[in-house]
Amino acid sequence: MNNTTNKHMQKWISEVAALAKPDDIVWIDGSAEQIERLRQQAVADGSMIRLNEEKLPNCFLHRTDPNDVARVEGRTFICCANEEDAGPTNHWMEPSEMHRKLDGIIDGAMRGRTMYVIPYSMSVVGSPFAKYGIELTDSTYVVLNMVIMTRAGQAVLDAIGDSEDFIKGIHTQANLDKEQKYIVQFPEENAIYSVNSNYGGNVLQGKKCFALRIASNLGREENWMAEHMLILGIENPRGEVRYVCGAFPSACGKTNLAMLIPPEGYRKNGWKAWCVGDDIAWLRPGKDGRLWAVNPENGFFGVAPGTSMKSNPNALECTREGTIFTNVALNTEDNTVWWEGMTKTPPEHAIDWLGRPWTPDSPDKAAHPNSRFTAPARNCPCRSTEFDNPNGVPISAILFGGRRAKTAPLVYQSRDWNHGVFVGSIMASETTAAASGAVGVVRRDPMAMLPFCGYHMADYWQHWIDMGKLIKNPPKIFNVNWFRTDDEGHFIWPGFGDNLRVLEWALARCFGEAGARECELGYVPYPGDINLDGSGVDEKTFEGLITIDRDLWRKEADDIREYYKQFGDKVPAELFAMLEVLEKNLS
Ligand code: OXD
Ligand code: MN
Repeated sequence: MNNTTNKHMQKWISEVAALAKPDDIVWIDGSAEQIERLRQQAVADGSMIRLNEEKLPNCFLHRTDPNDVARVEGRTFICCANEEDAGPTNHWMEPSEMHRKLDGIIDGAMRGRTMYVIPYSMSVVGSPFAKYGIELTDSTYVVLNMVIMTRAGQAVLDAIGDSEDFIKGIHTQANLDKEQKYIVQFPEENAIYSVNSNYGGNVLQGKKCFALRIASNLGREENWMAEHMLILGIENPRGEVRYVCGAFPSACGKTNLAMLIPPEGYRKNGWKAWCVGDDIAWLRPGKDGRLWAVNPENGFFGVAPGTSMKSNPNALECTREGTIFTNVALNTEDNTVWWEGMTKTPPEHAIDWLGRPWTPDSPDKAAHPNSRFTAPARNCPCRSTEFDNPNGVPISAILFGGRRAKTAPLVYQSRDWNHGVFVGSIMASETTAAASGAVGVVRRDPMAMLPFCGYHMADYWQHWIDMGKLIKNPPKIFNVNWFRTDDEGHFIWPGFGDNLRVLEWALARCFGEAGARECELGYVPYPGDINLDGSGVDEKTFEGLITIDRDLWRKEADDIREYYKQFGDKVPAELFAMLEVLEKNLS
């Protein structure tokens, strides 16, 4: 093991190798030559298809097992010593029992295969935010994705040095037995295991496993926060860039907001939007009393279907080079890719995500609804100049949001930090026809962290409240809802780039530059406070977007009280106090 002199690392890797019994061990140094060799190997063994070298240079298509196409929340575990610490929203198993189970699966699972050692850094190597991990994997697909999504290679080993302070991760695709699939976080051991899966969200351990589940635990111990949030810089015509973070459940347009294009009128006046991150934010109080954020990732693992030159041209631009597509369709006309919603006219001939010939007359979708692109952040046309700033960016506003047809107004501002924590804790989205099951059912997803919080959800809310005490000049917290509908079920607000109108107001509020009126929920803009020029929304319609239906909100308050019950007496008293204020305001 010439790549490191780290005795802890060497011992651990030897132990894993003795159990998994790979034929070979290869260290990932992050060099272009090594990456190219692995790509060639993946093409030769059939796990990747090289795409059109002119139109999509260094891009590849991969198809997963049809039973292995998404994150599996039902098989995701937080294994801490006490079940109580994992809380009611996580699956738990006693750590030694889980270790026994995992060891049984890993025993000999890498026979005939190579074990890759991926040293990776979440955030820029050497940054005050940076945390390091090693993922041991028998999948070239994982290696080639991890080198896009993180900073990986020898520099990380050099930064770890002889320290034991790194996250130990093991992944084996084993035989993809879905009954034996486990995604396991051991927060007290700083360890992650993913077995019997080869799907991104389960096995690219830097992402949800480390940067959210393990990191939320680290943040709690070390006074920082790991959040499921985008980071966006908004540049105004004066050239000032102000930053917002935003947490949204899936299917609420997070990547679109992260890569927002200002409406034409705004562009003409000099407004610009800069993407710092589309999925995860690590936040720390700065010496200046503000909250600072980095995106710990280095790429985008985006949902492909629906991404088009109309909905998100920046995301599409990101995929033009060095991208791995997973479970999209192969456009056989020119050896490129296609998915539903990419173009109005589908290709005449394609190969679907299951590898079958496909035409527009085929009854099934060409791409899997959760098909993905893994794209390097360097390709992003609106990538912030601060993307690699090791100290991060100062956050002025935090947005929480969800998909609510009638209840939540377009935007409201919380009264203070603790009230903002309450607003985050009650976040919810209504199910859409896109997901299976009933439509319009409210699913609570506090801070969009339901599947990602690595400990008891109510302790996590307490951590938010405690953090508020450490930030002298905290961001203002807002709730947004782009999805209010009229009586015919049509969206009232245009959304997409026009969401900048709401961000302009929110950011102006943070700097004392805009008005608002107090309402039952907090503060909402007067119609004149938001620039509606060119939005197609008149002031009367806008009034409708920010009205609060007291009957609906009384039901909502009852529902919140019921929701809190499952968390028992751990729910911070501050949140109950906020619920009482809400109930009083509605009475
Ligand atoms: C994601 C998710 O893939 O939140 O980012 O599910
Ligand atoms: Mn996400």
